[in-house]
Amino acid sequence: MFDPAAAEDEIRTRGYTLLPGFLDAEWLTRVRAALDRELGAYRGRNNFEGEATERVYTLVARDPVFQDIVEDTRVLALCDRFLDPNYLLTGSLAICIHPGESPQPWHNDDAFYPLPRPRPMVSLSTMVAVDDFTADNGATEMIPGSHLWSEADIGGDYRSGERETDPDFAERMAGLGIGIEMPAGTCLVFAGNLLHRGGANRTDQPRRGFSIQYCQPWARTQENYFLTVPQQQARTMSARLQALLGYSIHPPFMGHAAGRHPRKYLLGED
Ligand SMILES: O=C(O)CCC(=O)C(=O)O
Repeated sequence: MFDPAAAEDEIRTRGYTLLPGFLDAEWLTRVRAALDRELGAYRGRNNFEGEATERVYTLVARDPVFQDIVEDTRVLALCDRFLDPNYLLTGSLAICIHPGESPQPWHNDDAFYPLPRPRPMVSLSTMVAVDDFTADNGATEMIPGSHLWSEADIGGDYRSGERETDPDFAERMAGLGIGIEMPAGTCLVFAGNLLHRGGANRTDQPRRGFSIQYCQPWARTQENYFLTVPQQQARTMSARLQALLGYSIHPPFMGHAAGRHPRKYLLGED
């Protein structure tokens, strides 16, 4: 049973919460069918993406099931508690960690906003298990409480994403992370300022998951949905989803299109 107040409390104190059974059997079947279709064509381009990891971006445009998931009322209820009204979808990607992958660099998902820590989160992330996440197959690892850390607490250059340029950094983080083992269908919701990473996959099977991420309405989104979701497709989406994609105004006028509300512009209305 989803308890938004308890989930909010966990995110505020340790930086993350779990929503067991987030995907019901029908959603899980649809997600797996969509990922069976989409996965298999890419490999990561660097250590951050993971050279033995496959990422498929813009899930929201790839299958209607992801449109439904992006609008899930449980996750949006948590966004309502941490982000300002008119928050945006900033990322929707599948992450498939293949056998042999090493741990990802520690990072936080809103690290590229140059605002000094400690600070509130600029984004709220989810990671949904499509396969069971285990300690051996690459379960996401979290450093509980690190969303409250200052710049000095973190130290080093952890923002580069490419590598940990501070040689002591990995050593200092060692032993602080815990692997979040969770059955397929579970949703891990975590603060954008929480340190975490994808784990190593020491099994002979891929670990599939997907991440839907939301950000403050005044922050630049990671994905540029105006380019990757064709307008023809965006017109068929719900008004809520259109707003999450950026067809919305953050008052007084952030996001306008030639002086008009962007949704009216999209739909060709006066
Ligand atoms: O795959 C995972 O478990 C985490 C991936 C992640 O944190 C990221 O790519 O930002």
